[in-house]
Amino acid sequence: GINWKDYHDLETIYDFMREIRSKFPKICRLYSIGKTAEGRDLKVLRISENPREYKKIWIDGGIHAREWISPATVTFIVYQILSKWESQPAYIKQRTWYFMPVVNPDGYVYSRNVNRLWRKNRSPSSSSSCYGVDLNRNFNINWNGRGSSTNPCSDTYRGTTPASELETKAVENFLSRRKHNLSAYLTYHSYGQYIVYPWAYKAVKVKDSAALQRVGKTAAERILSKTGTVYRSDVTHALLGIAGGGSDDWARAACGAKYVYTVELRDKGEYGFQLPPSQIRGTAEEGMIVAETVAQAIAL
Ligand code: 0X9
Ligand code: ZN
Repeated sequence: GINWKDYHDLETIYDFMREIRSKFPKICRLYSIGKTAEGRDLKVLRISENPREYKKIWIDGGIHAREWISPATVTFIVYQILSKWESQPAYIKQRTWYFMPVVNPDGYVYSRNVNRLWRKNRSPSSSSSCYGVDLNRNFNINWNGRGSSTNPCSDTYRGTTPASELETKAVENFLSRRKHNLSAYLTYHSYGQYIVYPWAYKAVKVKDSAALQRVGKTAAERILSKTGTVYRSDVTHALLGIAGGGSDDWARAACGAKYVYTVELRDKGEYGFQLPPSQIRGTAEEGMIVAETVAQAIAL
């Protein structure tokens, strides 16, 4: 079964989602929102006591295959929220949560079994012998803009069209049909210890950037006092440079989510993507603090 002492294969993560669903059938729903090029399911878990009324928070991970700490963090958040559901504060219980721990299952499996540092998905290209599209350059927001590549062999290949990829399409379809009351979109990546908010695709601030800066900074301060790890929060283009086609900008532009953050988890480069299992728990706690801080910032 699952734990946060080790990284797990895709089946263990999917089994965990099924177990949660059967342990908490009244408040959980498990969706398959599509399939990948290699035929794997794209799974989303919803937790809500009142999906019609409560404000929605979407949390995803595993957009990039090699960032194993990301799916581990998302499953940890699910576990933390549900293991003491009855005693959770209103800002957690009175929300509709969507969790997609592995947006890129084909890439995740490939990174585990073949090439540890694989980033993209595994869709074949018709114009090249190289595989894979960077899903975080494939969303339908300033697609083909700066910071993405037209070369199918590049790690930041943007794909042939906006949302050309099954994973991108599935997320865009699912979320754009649920954008009513969508208050937050959180996406976990690694590494660098950043909490960044739109825009990434242009050097402009979003209109709520004061609120985004305040909540991002609060999350970073809480992390520092609880675990001692330093996270920086700022607007994405300033901290990470300009890039088009990102899921965060798309969630903001197409779904109107206010609290949109990309969280770059540990570390600062010592181990990079190959973060040792001994750091999973501490890092996942940091991810949990961000989710709690955002849930609390949303007015009930
Ligand atoms: O470049 C990315 O996609 C993310 N960094 S990573 O090292 N995990 O690949 C940062 C994403 C920030 N947001 C956008 N660029 N839209
Ligand atoms: Zn990433």
